[in-house]
Amino acid sequence: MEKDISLDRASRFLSLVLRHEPQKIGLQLDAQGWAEIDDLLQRLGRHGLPLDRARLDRLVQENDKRRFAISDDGLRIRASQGHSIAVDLGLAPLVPPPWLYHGTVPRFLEAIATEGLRPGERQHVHLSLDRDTALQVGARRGTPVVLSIDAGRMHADGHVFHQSANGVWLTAHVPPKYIAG
Ligand code: HQG
Repeated sequence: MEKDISLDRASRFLSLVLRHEPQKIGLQLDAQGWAEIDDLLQRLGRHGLPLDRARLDRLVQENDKRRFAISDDGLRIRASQGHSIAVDLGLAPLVPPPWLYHGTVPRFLEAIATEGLRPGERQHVHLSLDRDTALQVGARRGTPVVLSIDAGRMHADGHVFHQSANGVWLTAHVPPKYIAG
């Protein structure tokens, strides 16, 4: 299918307003991170990013990482993960697989060895199910390094894990002792 550049741009802007800065277009998110789709589309139009419902539905369906979810009643949309603003996604605690992976870059390794993995601006540390995905996450910032996380031992020790609607594993903090090279 032909790549729709304007949908790409809309997707990036949606990530911004649904994860970080809803106020940029005067949008209100509820406590679970949902925005009213009608309101969102009107505000996007006023912001010079006209998008109709059919194209929004396409954007959600075709998004490479399934970043957005539409509510069962079809009236609301939210980002599935990656928020910096405080939202409660209502995800149930889950038992993680024995190993999860985190993609990063060499310049962060020293701090990570000392402090562990911290969520930074986001609400959670993001972990990937496989090394390839972690490589891609790390490669956003430079030559990637993949760290293996002993999620099985973390869970046994009482650390809580969630999985976002698009398959990303989330936890509050990964102490250094659970991180292998
Ligand atoms: C690093 C994308 C110093 C961490 C991806 C990372 C993901 C530390 C950066 C999602 C540190 C934070 C999230 C410490 C961690 N000291 N640096 N103690 N602990 N770091 O973007 O995991 O395309 O907030 O290694 O696919 O890179 O947006 O997290 O390099 O799922 O949908 O601090 O973003 O998804 O960066 O990426 P980020 P991330 P989307």
